[in-house]
This record gives sequence, C-alpha cells and structure tokens, in this order.
Amino acid sequence: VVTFFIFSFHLLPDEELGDICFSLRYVPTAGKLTVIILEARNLKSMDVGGYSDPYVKVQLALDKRKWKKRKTSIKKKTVNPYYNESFTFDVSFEQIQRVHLVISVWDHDKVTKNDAMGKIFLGCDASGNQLRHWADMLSNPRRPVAQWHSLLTAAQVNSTLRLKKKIPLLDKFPV
Ligand SMILES: [Ca+2]
Repeated sequence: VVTFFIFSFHLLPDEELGDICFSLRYVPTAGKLTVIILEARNLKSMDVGGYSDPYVKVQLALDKRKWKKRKTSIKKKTVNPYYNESFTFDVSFEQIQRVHLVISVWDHDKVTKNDAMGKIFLGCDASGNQLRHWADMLSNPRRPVAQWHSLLTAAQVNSTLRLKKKIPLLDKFPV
C-alpha cells in the first residue's frame, strides 16, 4: 500500500519542480556550518520564453524561529543554473540539533513580486533524502557531503515546518 502511494505521488506531473544540489559541511569544534549551493536543474519556467531568473535563499531556523538568512546571486534566463556559492554560519554543537536549514529557489522579477519556485528543509526531524543528507553531514564532521534533492512546493514545506517569527536581535531590546 505504501509503495503504491509513493509511486502514484511521483506520477503527478504538476509536482515536478526540479532538483537542487548542494553540499553541507559541519565542523563541531569550530561551530561552523557551511552550505555550498552548487546547481539546480529542470526548474519551472516562470517568465515568457520558457526561462526563469533563479536565485537561492539559504535560511536557518533555531527552535523553529527564523534566525539567519543569505542569498545567492541571480542567474538570468535559465532553468539549469550553476552557482557554486558558499555560505558559512556560526552554529554551535549545542544548537545544531535544534536547527532547520531551509533552502528555497526564487524567480527574480524586476516589475512584479519575486515568485517561490520550490523549497525543502533539512534537520533532525526532516524525512527521506533530506534527513539522510543531514545525518550524513553530522556523522562525517569536517567533510563536505553533496547531494541532489527534489524541490517541493513552498506551501507543502511551510505547512510541515510552521516557522515562527524571527528571533529578535538583542540590541533591539530597550535597556
Ligand atoms: Ca523572472
């Protein structure tokens, strides 16, 4: 029954949002998490002419609260972008168990609002490929581990993850 369910889910054509490849490296002693966004393929075309202008958001949440955020450059007129852009975050060994890494792909638009093209999340309570990648990173400290992931819709990921408001910075509190 389970096999049939998974099989039929993958046959739905509108679920094909493309794939993204990135590498993860965690150094527990230094408390550094490095995410290298490598490339994406078969993304959806969001603009006329069958292309998009994709960039990738790399977001960290701590205890399900939005915490840190970085972005890649924008690649113009492509659905198979190559980035090779590296982002390093300070994440202590105590924090890494409570962290979610959220990777989302967006289409840049000059005139209208940027559109989300796909999303995934990793962390200790992720599932499938995403959990495997996170576990491989934790069990191979100091070594970069690269893997491909199929993108899901932003709505699917948001409803599973349910992130709360951003963690306020300490210097914003009145003394
Ligand atoms: Ca665009």
